[in-house]
Amino acid sequence: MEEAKNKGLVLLDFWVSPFGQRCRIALAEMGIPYEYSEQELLGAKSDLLLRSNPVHKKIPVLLHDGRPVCESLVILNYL
Ligand SMILES: N[C@@H](CCC(=O)N[C@@H](CS)C(=O)NCC(=O)O)C(=O)O
Repeated sequence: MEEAKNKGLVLLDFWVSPFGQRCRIALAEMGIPYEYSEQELLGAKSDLLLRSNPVHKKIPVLLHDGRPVCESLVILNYL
């Protein structure tokens, strides 16, 4: 149910990140519903983030039906 409402989109993000903000603005401008997932960047990173972006281990990552899209500009193009 929640999945359908959010079109299967989850944004792994950190509130103060300008790269995350770039994605949040695009999602808001396009009116696309998504689930926001705040990530820990100062301490241990979540298994989900490490699995989703194993090379750079950075946010933002957009999960679409569980498949990760990394890099804010790539996410914007994807949207
Ligand atoms: N080129 C990346 C930059 C992403 C980036 O630098 N994210 C930072 C937060 S602003 C991050 O995840 N830092 C965690 C770390 O480096 O461990 C993009 O545009 O998405």
